[in-house]
Amino acid sequence: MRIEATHRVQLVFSLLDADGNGVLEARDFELMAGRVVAAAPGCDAAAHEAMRAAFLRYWTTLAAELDADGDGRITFEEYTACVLCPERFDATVDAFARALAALGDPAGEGRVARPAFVALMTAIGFGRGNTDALFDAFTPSPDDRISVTTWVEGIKDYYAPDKAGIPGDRLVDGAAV
Ligand SMILES: [Ca+2]
Ligand SMILES: [Ca+2]
Repeated sequence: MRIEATHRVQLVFSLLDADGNGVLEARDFELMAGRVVAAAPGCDAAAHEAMRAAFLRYWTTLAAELDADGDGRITFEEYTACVLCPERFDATVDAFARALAALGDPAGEGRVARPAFVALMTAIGFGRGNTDALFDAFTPSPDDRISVTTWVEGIKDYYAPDKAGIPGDRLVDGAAV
């Protein structure tokens, strides 16, 4: 695994641990889903439900695939396997990415404006400066929007063990850009 991928995984683990107790449990994903849905008040109930379902699926996939010691909690060591065995997580990450990006596109235009992007990413817990840097790395249009597809692909790349120098590295403090 590339060191950049290790840093990306460390960061997302720390954010997914929404209650900060050092391990991932179902409760973390409920907390995170609530925060993210609240950051997209302009979206309809179906989009909110899709996001909650994607977070739940994220958790159930982790619990089913990675809970090596069967204690109902995912440690960081257990979590890192999600990027080492991407074939077991592709469908879950894809559903998660699509649900998240859809929340940034309440009008269903296929594009995401910077304020909506920032609201969602900071709700997850990414830094504001990192979030803006990521948006810029996605090469927004003159009216400061990115395509939903760009964001979805960016999320999937974020979890790829062999990728480096990708837009998602902007989320990691101290990363080379
Ligand atoms: Ca936790
Ligand atoms: Ca465990």
